[in-house]
Amino acid sequence: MSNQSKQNEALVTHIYTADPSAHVFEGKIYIYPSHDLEHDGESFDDGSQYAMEDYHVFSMENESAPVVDHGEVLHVKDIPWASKQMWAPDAAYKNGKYYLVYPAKDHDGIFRIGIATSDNPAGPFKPEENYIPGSYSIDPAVLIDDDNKAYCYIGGLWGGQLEQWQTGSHNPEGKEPAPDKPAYGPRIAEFSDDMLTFKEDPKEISIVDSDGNPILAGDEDRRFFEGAWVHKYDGRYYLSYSTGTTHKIVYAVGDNPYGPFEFKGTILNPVIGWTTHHSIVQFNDKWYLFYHDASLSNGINHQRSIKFTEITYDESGNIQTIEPYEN
Ligand code: FUB
Repeated sequence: MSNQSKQNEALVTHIYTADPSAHVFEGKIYIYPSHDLEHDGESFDDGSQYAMEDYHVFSMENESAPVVDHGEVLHVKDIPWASKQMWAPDAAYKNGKYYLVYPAKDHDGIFRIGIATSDNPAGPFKPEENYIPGSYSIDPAVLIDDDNKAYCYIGGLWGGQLEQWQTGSHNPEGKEPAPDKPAYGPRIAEFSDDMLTFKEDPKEISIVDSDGNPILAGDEDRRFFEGAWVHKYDGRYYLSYSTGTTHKIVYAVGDNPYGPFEFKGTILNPVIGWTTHHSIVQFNDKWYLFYHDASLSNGINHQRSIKFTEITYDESGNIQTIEPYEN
């Protein structure tokens, strides 16, 4: 099968998969998605329709090779601290080990971030007994920087509970800011050297416009909603994320992992389904966007499928916008 024919097609068709975090480990592309279970329930603003209780890992020898399902690598029933909602995970390699970094609700219904480890990128992963102290919200994404420091980006509005963490402690009544106030940013925390805790309290990241003014909460085409991902290109840090209600993947660029990040533009226009969630990875000399949509299920929001497509940069480092259904 040619490279071109695999792009923009559902990569996995025997189960529903979403939120793909792709990495190159041991010379292959490994994909760490979440797993949407099928059901007939309705959708809610808090995402409780997502029936997600385990993770599978997938790999491809290269971008045109068949996708291998390595099976279930972690199940919520094996995690002492977690009760449900195994949402979007990520994975990282450090200290000679593979780390699966994932969100789940604890026994009080609060999203936390957990760690599970393996000697093999394909798992299975052994969960730590407790979640990372001081962690909260969803959609962890790990950046291992060139100096080998590891950072965790987290955060998501609405069902992702980021509004509940604006005061330094948990406030279940937390709300989104007024439309004319700065939007809430994702959070960043540096991992400890053993990758099992954070070295610091998560800090808020600022996303600004080209004049240096914060992106406002009412600017729904540009404000952060969920699904942060950070990659480096030409020495700069690219923070990409979902705008949620306007269903775009957009990006902003900065000069260090903590930002600030200046908003640049749209990477992916809306796909079929409410959510949009992605990762960006370099494989050989090309760059790829992994994402999901709900086309395989004919638009059922909680039955999504992972896909990928190539991204290109212009000579100034700007990413060209992708129209998801134009080949
Ligand atoms: O898959 C569950 C949630 O939906 C993810 O955590 C969000 O990013 C959105 O894709």
